[in-house]
This record gives sequence, structure tokens and C-alpha cells, in this order.
Amino acid sequence: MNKPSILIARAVFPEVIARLQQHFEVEQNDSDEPLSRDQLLARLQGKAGVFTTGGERIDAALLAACPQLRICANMAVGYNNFDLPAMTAAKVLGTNTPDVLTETTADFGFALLMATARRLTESEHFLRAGQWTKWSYDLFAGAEVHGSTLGILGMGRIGQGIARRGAHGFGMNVIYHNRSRLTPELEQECKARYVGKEELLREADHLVLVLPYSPESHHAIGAAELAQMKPTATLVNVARGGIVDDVALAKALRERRIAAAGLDVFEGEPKVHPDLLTVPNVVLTPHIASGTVKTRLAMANLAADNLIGYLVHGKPVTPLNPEAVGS
Ligand code: 8YV
Repeated sequence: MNKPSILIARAVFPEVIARLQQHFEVEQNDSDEPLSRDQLLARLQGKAGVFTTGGERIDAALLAACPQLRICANMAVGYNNFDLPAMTAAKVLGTNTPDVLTETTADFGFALLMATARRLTESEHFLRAGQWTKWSYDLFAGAEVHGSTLGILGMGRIGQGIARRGAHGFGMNVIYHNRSRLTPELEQECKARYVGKEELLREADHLVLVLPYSPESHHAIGAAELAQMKPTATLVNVARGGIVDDVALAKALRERRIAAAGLDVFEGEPKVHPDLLTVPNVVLTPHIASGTVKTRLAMANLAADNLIGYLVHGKPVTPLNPEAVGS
């Protein structure tokens, strides 16, 4: 029997490609460079599945041009690159990679919080530039982490992981806001108290964003929200670019409306707004929150499991819209 054909849209672990080759005719983009929209459309012709990495936009126009496509397997937990209703209408399955990255991403969220509060990169740049000539009482004095109030906006699995680290590891007072409230058991486990968004903004010493991107969460943190935060507060975004209004944030940082920010994601990344590159009180990382070798390999293998599960055995592992295909 002929093997189904799939496209791997971006370079990925060779061992994962080898696994996929056991089941499929595999065409792959060997480069780290994303395919252009036209290249993606051309290379998807005749393919039953595509391994995406979160950057490839799958929408109604692409689906109409690729009628043989049956599954898009994202190597990411976020799937804002998928127009899921359009995929469901076209009977195309979408899958993502939940759970395998939760703890690693929560580790990084906490690392970014600490680096931001304790001014890690700003002080390192100072030292590397040869500017450290003496000790002084307020040299890079930052904000306290232990015992302070940790605010979390978006309390899914990663948000809960960050809450646990804060409450159990650093004795923090954890408050959160989310579309839906956690069960009392989960609230107790995370030692987290549900509050309204305004109270969250007002009370948090450190505010961590972990909510999915959608038109509703676009610029959830803009000038008005930043104005409600404490001037001593830090803001951390490990969710998606576009949730924060980067221009408003750069202005708030420059004017010390808030003390500092830690950003792993940006509007229009990999481009970073030039205003953010020139303010000193921001820690910037290139979307690496899930980036340990073990976790990235687990994510890639889960995306592969979904392709194999659905196209070979009719059963995907982590489907987003199972109703689309009755699986
Ligand atoms: C990915 C992420 O590395 O899982 C997500 O949603 O943001 C990251 O873990 C990125 O999306 C590339 O696939």
C-alpha cells in the first residue's frame, strides 16, 4: 500500500524525521527559515498531513487550495496560527502538544520573573561594559521575589505550574484571573486566590501572562492596564506576542510607570519593536520558554505521534477539533 505523503514545514530533530519516514512519504523543509506562504501552498499539494511549528498560518484559503490535507500537527501548545473553525468546516484535524512542555515552560516563566525582578541582564551588561568600579548600597537593587504577591493572568496548566513554584518554593501570595475559575481542589493545590482583572493589576508585585492569544486577548495589557499596576511591579510575558501592546509597554518602562518587564514573546516576532531594544529595564529572550532539548524532542515526538496516530491508525493523541473528523 502507498504511504501517505506529509510535509514537515521547518527543520526538526533528525530522529523525529526518521520516525515519520517509517510511515510516510516525507517532504521536508530542511531549513530553519519558514516557508513563504506560496512555498507552503506549493509544497502542500497532494499532502495528507503537515507538521507545523506554530508559525505557519492554516486558514480557509490554504485549506481550499489543499483539498487532500487531513491533519495539521502543530509542534506547540498554542495554536493561534490555526483557524480552527475553518479547519473543522473543511474536516481537517488540528493537533497541538499540551502537557509535555508545562513544567519546562513554568520553569522558564519563573526564571524570567526572577531575572526581571533582580535585574539580571541589566547588571550583567553593566559589568561586561567595564562599568563596575565600586560597590554601592543601591547598585541594581531590585524587587523582592519571596513573600511578594504573584499575579497570574491565564490559569491553564502552565499558569498553575508557575503558581505552584511561587507559592510552594518562594512563599508568595498567589492571585489569579482567568476566564473560568479553578476547582477548589486546584486552587488549594496552587494556593491561589481568584480575583477580578482590576484587582490582579492593582495588587500584583509580579504579573505573569500565560493566556492564549485570540482576538479577545489582543492587547489585554495596554496603556490603561499598565497604568493600574504598581510603579514597583514587574510584568512577564511567556504567552504570545500581541497580548501586550509593546509600544505602550516600552513607554511605561521608559517612564518607570512599572519597574521592569521580562518578555519571551513579541508582537510581529522575530522582529522586536526598536523601543523595547533601547529601554534598559527589560529582559528579552527569543521565544525559548519551552526550549530544553528534552522538552522540544517530546513536543516534536508528540506532533509526530499525532500524524501517525491519525493518518495510520485513525486515532490522534491530542486533537483540538475531534468533532471535525469524528475521532
Ligand atoms: C514553541 C510555544 O516553541 O508551545 C507553544 O505554544 O510558544 C513554544 O513552546 C513555539 O510555538 C514554536 O513551535
